[in-house]
Amino acid sequence: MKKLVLTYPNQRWQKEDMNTVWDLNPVTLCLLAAMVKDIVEVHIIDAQFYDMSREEFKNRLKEINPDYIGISILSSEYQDTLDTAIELAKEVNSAMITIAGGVHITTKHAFAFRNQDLDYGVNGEGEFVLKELLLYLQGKGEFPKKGLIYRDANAQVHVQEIVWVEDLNTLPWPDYSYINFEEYLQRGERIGPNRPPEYPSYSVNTTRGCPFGCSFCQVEMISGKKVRYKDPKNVVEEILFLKERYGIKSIVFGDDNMLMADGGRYAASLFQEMIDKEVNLRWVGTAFALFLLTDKHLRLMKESGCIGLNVAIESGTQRVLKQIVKKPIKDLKEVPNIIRKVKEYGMHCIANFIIGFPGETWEEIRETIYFAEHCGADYVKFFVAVPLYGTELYSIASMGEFLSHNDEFPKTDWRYSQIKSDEWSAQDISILRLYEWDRINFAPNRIEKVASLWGLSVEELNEIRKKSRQTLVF
Ligand code: B12
Repeated sequence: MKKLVLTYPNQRWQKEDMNTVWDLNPVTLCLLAAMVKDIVEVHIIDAQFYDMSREEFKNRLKEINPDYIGISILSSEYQDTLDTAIELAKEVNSAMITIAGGVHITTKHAFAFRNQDLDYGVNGEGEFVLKELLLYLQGKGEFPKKGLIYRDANAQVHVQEIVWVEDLNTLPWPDYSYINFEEYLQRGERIGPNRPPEYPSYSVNTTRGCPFGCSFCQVEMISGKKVRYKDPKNVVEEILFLKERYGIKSIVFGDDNMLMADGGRYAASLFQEMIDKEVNLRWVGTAFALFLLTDKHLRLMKESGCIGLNVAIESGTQRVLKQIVKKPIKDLKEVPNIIRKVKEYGMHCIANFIIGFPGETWEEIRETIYFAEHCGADYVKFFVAVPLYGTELYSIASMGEFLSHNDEFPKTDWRYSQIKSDEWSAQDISILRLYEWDRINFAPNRIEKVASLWGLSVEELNEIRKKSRQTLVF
């Protein structure tokens, strides 16, 4: 059998930064492994999780000596990491076929393919395309017709139509036997207020796609407008399997926003299924749309084990929400009432805000900060507006001369603004973000509650605040 290595290369090869280098959930690699294990011998090298050096990575590749390497790149910031992985693979064996996938490849394929040693890329969701491609490469199938990025004999790059998996229930469960899964379950993706309630813990995604099209978000571009979702029975069976086989004690729902699936009915039936099947695990949700939460959801959430939610509000001014963000929060005045309800059900509520949009005034930014402080959330997160490639925000920022630099592609770092206006500079926004985050969340009457949300002592939290100040450099 031919051999395939699936890998997350180590982003620290490019930069060591506590704020942007996260442990990546192994679900993607284990899912792809499950799809192709019948047609190739699969190996997984998670260089990111094990913080492997280039040498260690190369040695591991030498030991396995694969025919194909499949490289996953989640974030577009990490092109250099992709380039390094390809270089090391070709050093081991120049005939090794390189295949890359992930958000970066889907959104910026032209950029990724400047690397002449990248042989194939996947445009969109890779489960079926990878299988077709591997069959084709082994002379056992047709050349894929959709979802592939490839070079022709004249080295011309071709990009086929994007693919999305129509029915998520046709996918197998990820096969975790290729990794030391127990080790992953002991570490969350990173520390912070969204940390799992208890370890071992696992992050579960139940839906793909989003119809709302907020101007800053790439999800529509990578997963489409149509929301697809796994059958609640399938999700709960998988959770119960993880509980029995690996002893997980809590779950993080990492969905973009599961409330939008089937007009909110999907989430309700998932929570009901969790109650009926007595899952009995505590859970947190990292992205729930506040404007879709009903009393029924809140009751079922609580009953099914939810201890806290992260909600995205984005702006504290109706004009910015409507005209710039394009998020369907119709009446901001309702937001504090909904947050109060979440807390009345005994769950904590963390709220996300974005500042520094093109066309936003300094007063409007101030209003958002005031709103965040007084909306009743237990903790508020501020991000600077990041013009992700291909989004409406990117077009507005680049066409309107709002970009503060001439780099070809903006970075995805949420701490450093890259946008400017007549009233404020990119630096103003980055500084304001950091100090307002610090002022609001760590005020004397809040700090202890916030420390308990992070699962840290006040002293440990103060260290993180200090590091955050020290790492903000221009
Ligand atoms: C969960 C999540 C996270 C989690 C974990 C992600 C993970 N998989 O490990 C965490 C919290 C770590 C995270 C962090 C970040 N994230 Co995030 N995240 C997501 C989210 C909500 C889901 C991703 C996911 O797991 N999808 C399910 C899996 C199965 O899909 P997938 O990994 O994309 O893989 C499929 C295809 O891409 C492809 N594929 C992927 N790899 C490969 C490899 C091969 C060989 C092949 C053939 C195919 C293939 O096939 C897979 C199966 O269909 C997405 C939004 C979304 N809907 O995608 C945002 C998203 C990917 N994140 C985003 C961002 C900005 C970030 C951060 C940069 C945030 C920050 N500023 O710090 C960091 C970057 C982390 C890093 N250092 O790389 C942006 C991406 C923007 C960009 N262009 O980079 C997104 C799109 C959200 C958005 N609103 O726009 N994220």
